[in-house]
Amino acid sequence: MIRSEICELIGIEYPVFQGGMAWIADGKLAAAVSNGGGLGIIAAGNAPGEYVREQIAIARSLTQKPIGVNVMLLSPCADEVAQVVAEEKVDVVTTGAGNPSKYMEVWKNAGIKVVPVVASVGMTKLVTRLGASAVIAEGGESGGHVGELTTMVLVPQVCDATDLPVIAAGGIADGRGAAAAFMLGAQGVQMGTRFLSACECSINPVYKQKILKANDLCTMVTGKRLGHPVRSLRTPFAREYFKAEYGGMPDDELEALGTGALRLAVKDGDAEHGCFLAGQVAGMVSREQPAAEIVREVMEGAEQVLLGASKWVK
Ligand code: TUI
Repeated sequence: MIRSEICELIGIEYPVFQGGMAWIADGKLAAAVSNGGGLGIIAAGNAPGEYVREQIAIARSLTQKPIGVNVMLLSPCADEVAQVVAEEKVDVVTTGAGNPSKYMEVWKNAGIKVVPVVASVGMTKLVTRLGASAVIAEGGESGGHVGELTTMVLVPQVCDATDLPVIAAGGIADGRGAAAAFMLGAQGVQMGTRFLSACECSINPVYKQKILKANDLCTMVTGKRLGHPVRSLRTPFAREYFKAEYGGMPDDELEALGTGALRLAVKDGDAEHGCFLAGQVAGMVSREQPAAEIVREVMEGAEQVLLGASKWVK
């Protein structure tokens, strides 16, 4: 069985985090992952504090195990969500899409383990100084908001820049990816796209089917011009956005074009106007299964890869 420092730190069985996917990762999915021995994470996304409080209550009604909340730092509600997670004293807070400095003190004082997503060495050093418990090094293969560097080059550089445990994310969907992440120095993995196929993931069936049918070339990155690149499935909406972006549409109109598109995908399964966030591993996810089975299958797969690795040494 694969265990690492991160398991003891957080009190989980397997070193697997479920990514905090906005509109998608709710209390039900988070509880299913935590019950499966990983760390389930509720995504705050752009939602208000009260939504997050409700989802924490739902998760806690379904599991006794540790749970996390992901705070999306670009959200207009980030301040109130930060307050709610401190009051609720969730076990772990992960942050994404920015610099979490201003909240670190209040979260640490509430006894919360803070695990920021970092996309660079500079941010790694900063959050290490500020008392993070671990970091998530997320490469640009991931879905949603993406950084510049790939997982392959980001993870070892983040490992060299901090003594904290590093969780690798971006481009990991099975035991091979997880084993590779451990070889790069990671102590754990975070997966988002793979959990879109979980039975307990309540996205619109159209969204789920699109993931299950996707191939290797099905994702693209839009939004670079406004400074917030986002990876999603190559749908009519993504193509239209891309065209507008490079066709000179003014910034405010471009911003308006994107607003609400993720909700249309997750809730309505709107294949024309929805933004279906997904990582490059979408092509590797082809069947629906319980979240607990995903956690176990990925870790057992990694174990097999690692046990077989000595065949390379002659
Ligand atoms: O955050 C994510 N994934 C996301 S957030 C999102 S919603 C969204 N809404 C509007 C615009 C853009 C996105 C959908 N998917 N992943 C974690 C992540 N964090 N990836 C990269 C980063 C990151 C980037 C820059 C973390 C820190 C950072 O620091 C910037 C700085 O301030 O120096």
